[in-house]
Amino acid sequence: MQELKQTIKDLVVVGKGILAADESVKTAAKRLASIGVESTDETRRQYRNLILTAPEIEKYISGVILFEETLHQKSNDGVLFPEHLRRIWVVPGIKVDNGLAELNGEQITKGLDDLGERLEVFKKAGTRFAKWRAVYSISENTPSDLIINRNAADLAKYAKICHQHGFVPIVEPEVLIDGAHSIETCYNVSEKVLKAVFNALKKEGVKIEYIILKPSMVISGKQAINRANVDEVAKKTVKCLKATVPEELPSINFLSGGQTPQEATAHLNKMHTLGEKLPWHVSFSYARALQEPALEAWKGKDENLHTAQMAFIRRAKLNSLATIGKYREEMENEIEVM
Ligand code: 5MM
Repeated sequence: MQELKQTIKDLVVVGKGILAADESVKTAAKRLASIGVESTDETRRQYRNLILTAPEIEKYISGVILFEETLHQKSNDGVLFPEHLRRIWVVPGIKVDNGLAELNGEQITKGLDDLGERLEVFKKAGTRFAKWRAVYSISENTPSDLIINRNAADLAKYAKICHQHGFVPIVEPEVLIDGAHSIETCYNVSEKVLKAVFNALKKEGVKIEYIILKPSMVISGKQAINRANVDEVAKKTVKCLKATVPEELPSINFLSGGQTPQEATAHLNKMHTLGEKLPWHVSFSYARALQEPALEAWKGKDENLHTAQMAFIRRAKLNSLATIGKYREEMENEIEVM
């Protein structure tokens, strides 16, 4: 328990969030292809180096979720990435799900069978927290009760196994943004999903004070007409969380899920300026919304390394400000932030 308590203390820090840099080889290839770079062991290492060695990353980021491959790769200075993070007081974490599998036209998450053994290996590599993602797709007939209950049960089993091995589990139920659904539909689905997740965690006897929730925001579908504005997203997200998440949960760290970097920052900031008391630490665990500008600035070229690192740090700074309600839209046009 002492181990879990310490990890929560190190991850849940005012003004800081968790960086998701756990793109699998397939997803990393997609990201690199978007800037015309071929995905190889070496280009993926170079890209991880860019992000993880960005100057003063530790001012805004308390932990980083890594992909297994990255555990064994080294920075340009020859230091294993988990060790590099440890040296700058950033907690290394690990994505432990093995991706998605189909079940009756919907998706479940793979990786429970040998999870305990894998966690022991990941512990030796220096990681202290884990992440497991379940996805829910919104359509006329989905998500089904079958998928909601199955994903909830698997997330709870995963969390329990993590605790048995001294890892803080990040529980990530992602209601996908794809589709033309309204924000109300997203609210209803998110509420149902979160209720099922916390019921399953309770049933499994998981100690809520040692987990972190990584949910999607309550938001209109990406293809919806008249998408809800920033105010409505923030209000509905907070309402949904208050209706479903126990107060003893230490931290909620949102995923960005296909929002633009600016949207993801503005939504988080608004939640902190509604004038409502939030019983948990409320922060970010973005992948794309933190990394996209850096990826675009880099383009796989050494000479762009510094500019790209600055683009990443800028986004990290803006999101750090959003976690305390101090972000302003005008900052997007300022060259120097703060
Ligand atoms: C939903 O994806 C997670 C958060 O990322 P965004 O902020 O971009 O939505 C992210 O941690 C994701 O789980 C990882 O990038 C791993 O994804 P893949 O598809 O490689 O398993």
